[in-house]
This record gives sequence, structure tokens and C-alpha cells, in this order.
Amino acid sequence: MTWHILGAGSLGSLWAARLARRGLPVRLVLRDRPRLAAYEAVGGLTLVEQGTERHYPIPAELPSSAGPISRLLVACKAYDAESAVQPLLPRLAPGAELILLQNGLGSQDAVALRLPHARCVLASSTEGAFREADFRVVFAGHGFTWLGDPRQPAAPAWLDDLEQAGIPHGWTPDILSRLWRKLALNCAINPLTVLYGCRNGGLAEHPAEVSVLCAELAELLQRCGQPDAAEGLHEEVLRVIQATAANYSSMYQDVANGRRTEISYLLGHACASAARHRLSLPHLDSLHDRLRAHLAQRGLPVT
Ligand code: NAD
Ligand code: KPL
Repeated sequence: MTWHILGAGSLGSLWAARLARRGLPVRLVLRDRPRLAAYEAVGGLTLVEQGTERHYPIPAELPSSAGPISRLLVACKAYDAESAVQPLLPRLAPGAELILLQNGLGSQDAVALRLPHARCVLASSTEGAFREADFRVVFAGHGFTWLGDPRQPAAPAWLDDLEQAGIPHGWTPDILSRLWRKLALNCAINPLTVLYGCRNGGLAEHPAEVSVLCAELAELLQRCGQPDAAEGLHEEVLRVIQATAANYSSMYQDVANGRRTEISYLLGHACASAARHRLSLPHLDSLHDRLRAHLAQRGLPVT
């Protein structure tokens, strides 16, 4: 069965190249004609791995192309996922499965609401990749991808394709807990690195602020029915700050490069969930306000 990949950016290209090089059928779905023409001009994707580059002439098509889609990897940013899937709805075959690679929470529900009859598998990935140029991606950090379906605990047969492609992954009955935990880590670290203009390690100079945010985030996770995601959060945040001390967080990099952030699906989602549960989290709210003001000052979207 063909893997249709929507979003030929960093993670989408990384998945596409690894699946294609094992001989698995892959097709990229590109946004529009100009983007398809640009892709055809370079003749495929280039993946750079440990300094070695390889070219993959993977076929590409438009959302409006003919033919059914049975398996769709959605590899857009969270804020693009719903609108990117929309034009593909008429092409989805009965029993189609979608794999949603978005970080944070909120975009997955928005997509799933449009697809009451399709299976949506959610993913939480710690792999690292970035775009060096259009259709040229660098595999920057090995990691792991958790997959799961909150509505259907049975693992799909296509996990064998990931095994074959060497994509490190695991199936979990509790993918929401994984997504909440990653969201909490990102909320405790990423906005502060933007506001202080520092690497992750720079947060070691702000222990009280990190600690109070972790306490509020743990309270939120408990209230949202995710006690496992709350367990030992502060300790893990401190471990990640130390282990990734030399790195710039993904949100820091987005802001530094003038790119839209996924704020609404991270801190925005956390604050909105707290409000829905009538939970007062003043430090998290204040962090959200400060981050939005910072983005607005730089002319970046605040959602
Ligand atoms: P990216 O910006 O590199 O790629 C997204 C791609 O989607 C772009 O090529 C864009 O042109 C395309 N796109 C947007 N709208 C589209 C549309 N309507 N039709 C077709 N294509 C469309 O993003 P990314 O870094 O690969 O991130 C994707 C998701 O994975 C994000 O939620 C991110 O947080 C998450 N993630 C990324 C990494 C990483 O290392 N890059 C790691 C973990 C998680
Ligand atoms: O995932 C991250 C990111 O930068 O987005 C880490 C390294 C965990 C920091 O929150």
C-alpha cells in the first residue's frame, strides 16, 4: 500500500526517504503547481545523513490528483495540518488511516473531527531534522517515535514498514500521555529560552521560574486526567535542560529565523485547557502573555 506523505518538509522528507530506500511505495503530496514544478526541477528529495547526501527521486503529486489515498502521513506544522488535509478528503478510501506527526496538542483533534470514519494514529517524535534548502533535509538527531490511537488500541500492520525502513518506533496504548508529557516539557523550556534569548542550558540560571512552571504544569496534567505525564516532570525538565544545554530549543530557532511558532498547540493549548477546567495557573498565563508580546514585537503570529 502506498504511503502518501503530505508535507515534504523536515520530518516528512526524513520519513519519505527512509521508506522509499527500502523499496516501499511512497508519493509526496505537494501544496500547489508552483511547488510541484520546483520539486520536479530538482528531481527528488535529498537527505543528508552524517555528512553524506543521497538523492531520492520520489514521485510527487497535487492534492487534486486522481487516485485514492489509503495511508496518509501528515507531516505539516500543527497550524497547517487541518487545512492541508481538507482538499484530500474526497480522495480518502474507505478505512483510510492517517498518521499525524504534529507536536503539541489540538491539531490532531481538529483533523480527526473532519474524518469521523478514518483512523487517526497520533505520533510523538524526538527525531531531529531540518531543511537546508527546498527539498534538501539534514537528519540532525536520532530519536524515537511513539505511535498510538486513543480510540483503538490494536497496533496496525503497517508498523512492519517502519521496521523495514529503520524508523525507530514503538506502539503505545497511551499516546495522549506521551503527547501531554512532551507538551509540558516544551512549555517549561521553549518559551523561556525565547524570552531570555538563551540556549536550553541558560535556564539553569532561572531555577525558581522553571520550578514554579513545572508545578503548575503538573497540576494541569493531573486535572486533565494525565497523572502519569505529571510524574517526575520537574526532574525530567532539569535533566533535559542539562542534557541539551548546548542546543537552542525548536521555538527559539523558529523565532530566530522569523518563522511562525506552534505556540497555540503548546503553551496556548495548556492555558486553554486550564481555563476549561477552571484551574488558575498564573505563572503559565503570564508566560503565555509575555511570549505573545515578544512574538508580536517581532511581527510574528501570536497564535
Ligand atoms: P516543516 O516546516 O519542515 O515541514 C512542513 C511542510 O509542510 C513544509 O514543507 C510545508 O511546505 C508543508 N505544507 C504546509 N502546508 C501544506 C499544504 N497545505 N499542503 C502540502 N504541504 C504543506 O516542519 P517539520 O519540522 O517537519 O515539522 C512537522 C511537525 O513535526 C511539527 O509539528 C513539528 O513540531 C514536529 N516535529 C518536528 C521535528 C523536527 O526535527 N523537524 C521533530 C519533532 C517533531
Ligand atoms: O523538544 C524540545 C524542543 O526544543 O522543542 C526540547 C529539546 C525537549 C526542549 O523543550
